[in-house]
Order: sequence, then structure tokens, then C-alpha cells
Amino acid sequence: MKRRDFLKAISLGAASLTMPGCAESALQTSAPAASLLRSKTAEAASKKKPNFVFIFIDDLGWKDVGFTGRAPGSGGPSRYYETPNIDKLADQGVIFTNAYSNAPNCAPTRACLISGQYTPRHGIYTVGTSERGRANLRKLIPTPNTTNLNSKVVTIAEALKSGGYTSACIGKWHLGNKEPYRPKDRGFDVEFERKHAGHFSKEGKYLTDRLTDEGIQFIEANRDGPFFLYLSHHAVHTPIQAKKELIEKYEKKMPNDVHNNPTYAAMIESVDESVATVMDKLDELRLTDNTVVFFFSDNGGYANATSMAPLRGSKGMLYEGGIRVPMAVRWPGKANAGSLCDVPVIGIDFYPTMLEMAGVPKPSGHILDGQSIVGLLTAKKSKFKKRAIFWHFPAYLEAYNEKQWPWRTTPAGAVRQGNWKLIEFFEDGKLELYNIEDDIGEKNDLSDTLPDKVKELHRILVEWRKDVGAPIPTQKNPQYDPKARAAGRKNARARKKKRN
Ligand SMILES: [Ca+2]
Repeated sequence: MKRRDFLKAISLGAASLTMPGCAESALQTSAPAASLLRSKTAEAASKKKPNFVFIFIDDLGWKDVGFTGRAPGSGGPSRYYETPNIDKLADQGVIFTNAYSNAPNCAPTRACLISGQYTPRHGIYTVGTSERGRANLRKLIPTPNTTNLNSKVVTIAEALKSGGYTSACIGKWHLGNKEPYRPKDRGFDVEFERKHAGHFSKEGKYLTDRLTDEGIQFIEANRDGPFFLYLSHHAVHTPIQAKKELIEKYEKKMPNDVHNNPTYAAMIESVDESVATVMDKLDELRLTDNTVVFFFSDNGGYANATSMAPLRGSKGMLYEGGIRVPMAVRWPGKANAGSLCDVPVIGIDFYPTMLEMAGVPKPSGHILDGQSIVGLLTAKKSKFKKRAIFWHFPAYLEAYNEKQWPWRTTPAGAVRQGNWKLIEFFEDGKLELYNIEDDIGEKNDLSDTLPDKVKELHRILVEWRKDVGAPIPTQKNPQYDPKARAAGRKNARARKKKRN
């Protein structure tokens, strides 16, 4: 790390730059975090069921916030985006440097989070149809997709309700908008969703601010708790739209080769302001000590607006840029504030985590595929069992720029165990192997040099697919035309040359 980046990272807080491991590796905490940790009210609050505020950002890339710049190999925080309030929140909790969404796009990640189950259990593999892109470029017939979360699934809101919680879904749901699939049909007492396209209402109100207002109202109304606020922002998803005054601020700022879109930077700053507003409200109502705050994104960033560098790829891919996301958890008096955790965790872990924190039993007959991360938060790391984590994406996602052409992904699956990651592409059975710790950018495919490791990981992946009943597309698509693929590539190259 360059000295300039090192100093900048240090100035952001007291968290470790290179410390591996979890809560037990915490360094000296920053003053506000330490005061939270020692707070007497926190001790009193620990006897009550905690409130949950889950701040969920749509398409927020791994390097779109400052705090992920503390992860080893990240190259430091963005020099363009500004997220002081999100970084402050992260410093008061545990930063997870290897946190993953369950899928590289919106709906499946949300279905996994709300159900606590991997995608094959509920069948929500992608957004809309799995047959995206041009038919004559698809070699296989992909697995059909489901768009509504099955009513038999016990949602996290339903499980918490049995423990006396009041819940709100504010913002994006994406798991069915008709009865019986709406949030209020699925255990949420309060729901609020925008009634307009884009990020501005007819009256000019910015959506991030509107959702924040609704979240604040819910907190105020339920201050006696326990409550679960699922604050699911539409930012920073397309359309890239932001408040004029913030765009102007970033237009005056020096861009760099990876982050340079003033409107996108302004969208991120509005999210940062939202986080500040919610944290201030918790302080004002004296709820901070008894409220667990989660910060998470549903998939990697949109390649035409941001960059996850040094990670490879972007939203829609099983490379790290598509699935590794910013994550922090603040749990005053319990979580080891100011620490980094490098143990891989994934979206399905939130459900069992919240149940453990709340002392609410697991719903009977409902399979939970994740593992509670309470042990990782509280320095009882031995409580956390080593395991592999998996992705199953038997669908096509079309490219949205020429660099990706023709696909962001073809049907694929992946497994991560320890530092190793294997990706399997179902069209041709291709296997790619990466050592994520040594090669965060997935530049060196080690599948030829380490065939035994490939075999070991592939066996784990195959066994997992059997366990969860994951279908693999094998049927050839009769519309597939290899010539169309070659011609399309040639045309794309020609267009690029003409532009240059
Ligand atoms: Ca998304």
C-alpha cells in the first residue's frame, strides 16, 4: 500500500489495515466505539431483546464505501466517493472483509436473505426470466426461474414475529408484489414502496430521503421495541439519478481512472446521509445501545457506473466483483467494535444470526442453510464452524457493454472453501480455480496446475447440489447458432474500432 493511501486509511478510523481473523484480532477501538462498548446503558439493554435495523443497499459495489478499503489487498478506500457516516458506523462494529451476497443480482439475493435458504430451495435464481440475451447465443436451455417467494417459506419477519417483534419493509422487496407474496403477507407489519419509476417523485422528492423518512417514522412509532426495520434502498441501482447540488459537488472533484461518475458518487453520498439520519435518530431516542445495525449490499456494482477494482467483474458475475459486497455489523456492548473479520460469510447467515441475537427459536420444519455469525462478532470464534459456501446460478445474463459481450454470465455455479474458490460453467463444464487470498483479482486460474484441489472442490460442490436439489441445465438449445456468436463478436469489435 502506498504511504498516501495508508495514511488516508488510518485517518478513516482505528480499525486494523492488515489484521486477519475475527473479533479476537481487534485493535484499539476508536473513542466513540469504545464508549459504546463500555456504556452502562448497554449492559442494561442487553437484558432486552435487541432491535434490528438492516440497511440494504441495491447494487452497492465493494469499493463504493470507504471502510472496505481497509481490507488487505483492497488498495485502500476510493479517492472519489465519500462515505464518512457509513465508515463511522462500520468502525463502531465489525467489518466483514469477505462478505458475499447469495447471487450476483437482486431477487435471488433477497430471497435467500429473507428465507435463510440457498437459491435451489426456493427457485428464485435470477431476476425475471433465466433466458436473457439473444436466443441464438445461448447453448443451453437454462433452468426456469421463479419470481415470487413461495408462501410455504417462513420469512425472517415471520420468525421474529413469533418472538414479539414488529417489522417493517421499507423500499425494495422484489419477491412478489401481489397477494399473497407482498411484505405484509409475509410477516411485515408495515410496508412502504415507491409509487413511481426512478429516484424522484413527481413532487421532486428524492427516493433515498423518502425511504429514510419512512424508516424514521417506523422507529419512532416502535421505540418501545423490539422491532425489525428492513430499510431496503433502491439506491444505487439504475437509473443513475441524484440531487443536483451533490452532483455539482462531485463535478468539481478530481475523478480517477476507476471512480469518476459524479451522479453515481452523489447517489452514494445520499445513502451516506441516510445512514447518518438513522443513526442520529437511534441516538436521540436512546436506542443505539439496544439496536443491532447491519449494513449490506445485494450484489456487486454496475460496471457502467463504478468499479470494484481490484476485484474482477461486476454485477451479474460469479467473480468477486459480482458477489463480494460491503458488510458491517454494529452491536454495542457485544460485537468487538473496531475489528475486521476475514472469515467468509454470506447473505443466508443473517437469518440465524438475528434469531440467536433475539433468542427466538428456529421455525420448526424450516431449513436454514446459513450459520449464525454471533461467534464471529463476539470473539467466540470457535463457535463458528468452518464450512464451504456456494452459489448456483443456472441462468443467462446478457452483457451491457462490449467488454462483457456477449454474456455477464452463462449458467454457472461456484464454491468457496477457505481461501479457495472454484467456478463451474455449465455450458462446457469449464472449471476455474482461484486462491482468493493470494489473488484477490482472480487473475490466475490454477485449475491446470492444481488438479487435486479442483477435484476436491468440485466434489464438495457436487455433493452440495445433491443435498439442496440444485438442477443443472443440460438440454441443448436448438436455436443456438455458433456462427451468430462469432459474427456478433466481430461486429462488436468493428463498432469499437469505429468509435475509437
Ligand atoms: Ca441489486
